[in-house]
Amino acid sequence: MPRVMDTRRSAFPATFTWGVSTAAYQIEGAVAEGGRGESIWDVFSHTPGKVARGDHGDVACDHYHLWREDLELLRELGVGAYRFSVAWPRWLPNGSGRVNPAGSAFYDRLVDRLGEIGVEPWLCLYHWDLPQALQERGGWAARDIVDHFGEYAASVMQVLGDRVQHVALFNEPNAVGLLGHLLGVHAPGLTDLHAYAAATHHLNLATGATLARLRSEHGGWRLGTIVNLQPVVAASGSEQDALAAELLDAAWNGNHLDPLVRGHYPAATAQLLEGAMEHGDLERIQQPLDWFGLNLYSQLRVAADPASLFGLQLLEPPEEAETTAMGWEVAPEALSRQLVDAQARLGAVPIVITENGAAYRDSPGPDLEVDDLRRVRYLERHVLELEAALQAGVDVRGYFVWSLLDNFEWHEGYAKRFGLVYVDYATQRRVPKRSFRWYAKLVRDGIIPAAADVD
Ligand code: IFM
Repeated sequence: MPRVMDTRRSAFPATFTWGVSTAAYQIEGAVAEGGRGESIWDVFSHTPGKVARGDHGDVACDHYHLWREDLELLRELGVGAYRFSVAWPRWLPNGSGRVNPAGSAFYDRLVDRLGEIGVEPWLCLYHWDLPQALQERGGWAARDIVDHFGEYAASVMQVLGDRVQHVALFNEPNAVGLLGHLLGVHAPGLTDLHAYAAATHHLNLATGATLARLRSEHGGWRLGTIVNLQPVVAASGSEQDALAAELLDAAWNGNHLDPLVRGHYPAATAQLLEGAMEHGDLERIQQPLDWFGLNLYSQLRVAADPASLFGLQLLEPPEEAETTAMGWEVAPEALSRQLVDAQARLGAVPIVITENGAAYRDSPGPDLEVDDLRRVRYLERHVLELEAALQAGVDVRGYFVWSLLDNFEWHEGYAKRFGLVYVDYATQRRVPKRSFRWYAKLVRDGIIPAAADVD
């Protein structure tokens, strides 16, 4: 998409939401405090060999204790919105039953304080930390998880729903399904095709059923869900590579989008997923969305590989490509391409970029100063693409950077830093990076600052 080079005029309406995102297990720590139950990530991260360097979320950013200080950072940043997730095992330690009073009180105070500092809470109900007690009963692969999730969601919203309007049901169910149940690199660490198909379908069913349930309880909540979408690029124009790209697009992008908005699974995965389906499920899944959350970091490259299990192989970025510390290709144009594509799939549903950001090997200077110019450039180029998509007519209502703080990056542990704020894990000292100042300026002016204009 052609870039808007005149950055002095803003395409962003005054109502545009600028925010930052975090997730409970990645920042809270305090895993055994305040009555919190065990989650699948506690178990997974303490299983030898599962997370780089044996890292785990026991302390993380100690946000459970330092939350007031962290909310002050939001105030300094000037964002209008903060997306955080509720830890299901903090709310309901065994996954169902009685609400843990200390758990609900924690989020109650958090939401109250956000109100006091004028930052709108965007609450995500599930960012991967399933109560271990439910995993032991089959987790997402067992159909009764749909009802458990609905109960949990309703219970959270009964307490917080008088102050929280924007609710995301799930963050990246595609990662939960594929990384957690098929590739085994995320909790619960399964490599089981049947569990993958069942979990994928039950995540969708839980989305539809809970959208309907919450909507019937309160018409004023703005209900959405979040999927990580990435354009898929075939290695060549060959028919085999095109088929591999179609399968990957279905598994990553289509599986959680198509049933929600179109009422069916993508052709390439339908047969597998329909094995987990019961009569009437697709009707239950297809519910209206008030907004759709799109997380985007990069794009995927794929080639056919008849020798591999699924007949495809994910390719490394080309040698000349710029990459982040995750090894992900920096491809800002993927954002505008994906926005146009998502809007076509979604119809009139407004889109919010609920995550975008990059990990770099930030090295603090004296006094921990972090000059993360590469992150600033990454963000600048993506926001320019966002602006171009807006000007091309895509209905994007907001943009959230991942992440406010450096945090626990799942199986990669703490070495991958995505934050606008540097966290010194030894002391828990927070130090805003150059990207923090750059983003604060963007939020304040509504105009994309040149990277060089901020130091
Ligand atoms: O850290 C994760 C986040 O939890 C979900 N989306 C992608 C981020 C970066 O990998």
